[in-house]
Amino acid sequence: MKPGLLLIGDATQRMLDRFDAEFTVHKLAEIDDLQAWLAENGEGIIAVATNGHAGVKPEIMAGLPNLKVVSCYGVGYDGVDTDACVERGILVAHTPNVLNDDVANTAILLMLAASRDLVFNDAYVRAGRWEKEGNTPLTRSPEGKTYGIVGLGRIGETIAEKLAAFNARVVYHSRNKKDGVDYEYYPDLVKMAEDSDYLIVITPGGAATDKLVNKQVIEALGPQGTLINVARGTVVDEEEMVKALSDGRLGWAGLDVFREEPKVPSELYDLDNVTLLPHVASATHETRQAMGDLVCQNLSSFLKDGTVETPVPECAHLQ
Ligand code: NAP
Ligand code: 8YV
Repeated sequence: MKPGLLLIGDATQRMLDRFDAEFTVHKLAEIDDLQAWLAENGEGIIAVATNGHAGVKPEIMAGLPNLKVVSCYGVGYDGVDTDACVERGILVAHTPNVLNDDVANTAILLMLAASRDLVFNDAYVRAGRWEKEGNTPLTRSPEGKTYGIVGLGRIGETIAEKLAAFNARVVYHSRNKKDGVDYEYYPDLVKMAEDSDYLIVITPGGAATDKLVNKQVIEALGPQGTLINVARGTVVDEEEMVKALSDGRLGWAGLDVFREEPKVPSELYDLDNVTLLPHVASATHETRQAMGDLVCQNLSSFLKDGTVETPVPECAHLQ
């Protein structure tokens, strides 16, 4: 008999076909009475496929006594309680690296959209205003500016490499200075924001980074500064950011992520100085397929020899 897999959230048909080949798949979305279902089927589930936002809620974890592996669709796994997993010896896997380019491209896309007022100019043409009102105001060149990257990890470094095309001065902030890179390191985020034209946020979410980009950082970036967030909405003090964008203390923002997705602060809808995306940084056919394949590969590998290819760092010692 095939072992049981609980699927939390969506999966593509390609993923479902691979899951079906090795597991008996149960979809959370099709379960009406969770507690009754867990009581009846929980013992047979050894694997969960989920995403970093949905994670595995405590009541589900509690109802799966034989859970051994959680495979996350996404590099961020802030929705998964890794401490609880480690305590129970449950391996957690995620999908690093395969999405670096598309997420970095999205940061560049938002940076360019902000600097050239893309959304405003597009709306201006569509509304027939060009013919009636003439040319729009000049915008800002992205060339030769200072870009402060908050979190120079796998994606942050990919962003830095792509910024070379804009003759950028790249600087970065993280908890640790990184070996093997020449970019200037700022241990003080406020100081880096002061020195930056663009602040690009690409750290993990979770408690450790909650409101890392606070009022002081936002004001240091200032009226001529641009905030790009492709990390998690929680990393920025959203309320302060909205106020600062509204009253001119912060110049521009390009945002792929929000604190309470899919809710977006409605004040942002009326602002010309923001570009808004619905958390799509990795959402290309190519990258999502690679992420899905890695989710499946991690599960197959676990069935074969109890290891996964890409464990989250907190769980690496479990294999
Ligand atoms: P990574 O390689 O682990 O890099 C994370 C970076 O953040 C590291 O440089 C780390 O350096 C820094 N960092 C961690 N905690 C910090 C803190 N408290 N203060 C300052 N810096 C901190 O991760 P990645 O693969 O680049 O992915 C980064 C994140 O991007 C993911 O976790 C996810 O939340 C987000 N993401 C979003 C999307 C999207 O669709 N918008 C897609 C993919 C990823 P130190 O450890 O030295 O501090
Ligand atoms: C998604 C992301 O996970 O990888 C991450 O951390 O935020 C995205 O790639 C995507 O939203 C699928 O859940």
